[in-house]
Amino acid sequence: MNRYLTLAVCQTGAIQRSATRAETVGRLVHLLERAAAAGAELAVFPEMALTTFFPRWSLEAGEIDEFYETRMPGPQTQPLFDAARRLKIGFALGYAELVEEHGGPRRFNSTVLVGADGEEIGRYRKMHVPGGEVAEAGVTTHLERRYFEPGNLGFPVYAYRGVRIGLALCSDRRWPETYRMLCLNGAQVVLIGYNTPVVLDEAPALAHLRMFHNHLPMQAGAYQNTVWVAAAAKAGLEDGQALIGGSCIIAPTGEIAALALSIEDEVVVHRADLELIATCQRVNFDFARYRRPEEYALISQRAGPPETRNESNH
Ligand code: CDT
Repeated sequence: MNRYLTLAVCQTGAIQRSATRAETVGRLVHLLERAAAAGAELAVFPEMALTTFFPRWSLEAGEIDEFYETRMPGPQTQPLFDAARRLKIGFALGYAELVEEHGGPRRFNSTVLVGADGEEIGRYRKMHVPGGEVAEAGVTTHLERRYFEPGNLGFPVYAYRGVRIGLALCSDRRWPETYRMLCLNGAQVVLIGYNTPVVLDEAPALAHLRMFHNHLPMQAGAYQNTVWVAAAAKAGLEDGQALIGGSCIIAPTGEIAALALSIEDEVVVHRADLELIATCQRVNFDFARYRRPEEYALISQRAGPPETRNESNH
């Protein structure tokens, strides 16, 4: 196994609805070139990196197809795959996926992992799909559940240059189960893409915590599961909505090893020492020795806490 894997986070600034796929793919190719020039071996792009984050709008069925890819690579995304082969760098790319499966069209919020030979290694389909199906007064419109069904590929881990890579998308990063499932599947590195609004109308009092709540679960996930995390934001003012940046690479110690400073196209690189994983396991997390899976059955049986009565009312 390699001792090091040099990771690149390719944050993008806003991708407006008016941008053509060719323009956007051109930006991504340029970011990949910068990542490769900095010595990176594997890059991660944001969630839905090819388009604007369209779940911020309430759209009719006929209006959404332009945002989905029916082939990956397709004619418009092929230049990115060609660039990977030319630059000898792998990447993970978030996109909206429309496929024929089980006799009908299926829509997933997906990410594809591509090798340094420009060939697909594997895919992941977002498991924790947030938001709702219809717009509600007083709530920031976020209709992912209208446009995507939950992922059906589990939490796969793929080998890239002998390193085990897990994938996740945006809201997945807030859930401890994502990292634990990937850890138990053997991940050493978790690549995440996200689109996170700065303002949530339903919780203005939490506005000052948006970046803290971006990094907190990823740092905890990295530490508690002894994995490297590389996370790429789509940031900036996109079609009138501000998205946070804060793209980063996090060590298994929970420390942020590298951090984006802008809310624009930016590449952040860090040479990840995979030996740190074993060090952190020796210090606190000898999973096989100390975990008690037989005591954790509730985790796979219950989605949330039981209904509780307020005792003081009785
Ligand atoms: N893209 C995505 O998953 N965004 C969510 C915001 C959900 S707000 C209803 C996030 O966790 O950042």
